[in-house]
Amino acid sequence: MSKSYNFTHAICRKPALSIIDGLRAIDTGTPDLDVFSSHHEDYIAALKSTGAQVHVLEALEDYPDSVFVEDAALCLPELAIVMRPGAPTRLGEANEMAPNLQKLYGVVRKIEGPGFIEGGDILVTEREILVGKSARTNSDGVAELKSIVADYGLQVREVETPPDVLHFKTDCSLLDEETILSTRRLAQSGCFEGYQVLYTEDGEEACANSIRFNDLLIMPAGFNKTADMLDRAGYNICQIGNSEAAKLDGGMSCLSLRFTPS
Ligand code: CIR
Repeated sequence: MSKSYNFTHAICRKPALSIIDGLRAIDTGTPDLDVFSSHHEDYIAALKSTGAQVHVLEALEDYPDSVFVEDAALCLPELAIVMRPGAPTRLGEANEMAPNLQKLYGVVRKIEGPGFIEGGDILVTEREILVGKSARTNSDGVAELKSIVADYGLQVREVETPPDVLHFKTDCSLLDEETILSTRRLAQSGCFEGYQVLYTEDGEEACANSIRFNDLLIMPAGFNKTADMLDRAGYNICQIGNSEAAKLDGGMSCLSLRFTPS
């Protein structure tokens, strides 16, 4: 069993009616809640199909982006850590997530600030925790995370998210113990030295945000060249519609917290 992609639990949150006001870098249209909800149900069914228990939280109307639960917490085998989102409209989502983690985890710690850090900037591999500084995650946030996880003997490595990329994991995912799926623009920084890297095909950078969840590799639908390459490499591909989340710069990792509680 690999702690970095074998999980017994996930947390998701239903999309709110207010999702139409969700943050986006470029306006490519308003997300359709019915379509979003249908994709979200498919996503939850895929997680459950691996045998995991999925906790589906009620929508939070006050937080348009709260369906993207990944940014509010970091779930490790040893403990859960409540994040401090750098987007002002998302700061309160972290406090809303805390009681749900407390029900499932023995240890829950919290980023108190002044720094900021969002879960989307954190890639947990078998050997380390990679954190990409971004417009949402700064050095103070990374330093606070580093000091919390040091109590558990865990290593954090600070790296950079490319300019104009929302989160570090917008451009990469873990495929297995040794292998990362990445865009070329992210990997060229050298941040994955020592790992095997498979690249998204040209023009399909948007599928770098996928998730390995137990035996599945869950990818956004519509990126067939990369899906074929990963299928040939032996991964068990499951494609989920992501047209509406993509309008808000969201992808497969953002929609869940994945963990095996201690
Ligand atoms: C945001 O800008 O915060 C949301 N519209 C999208 C968050 C996506 N989360 C993620 O990549 N972990």
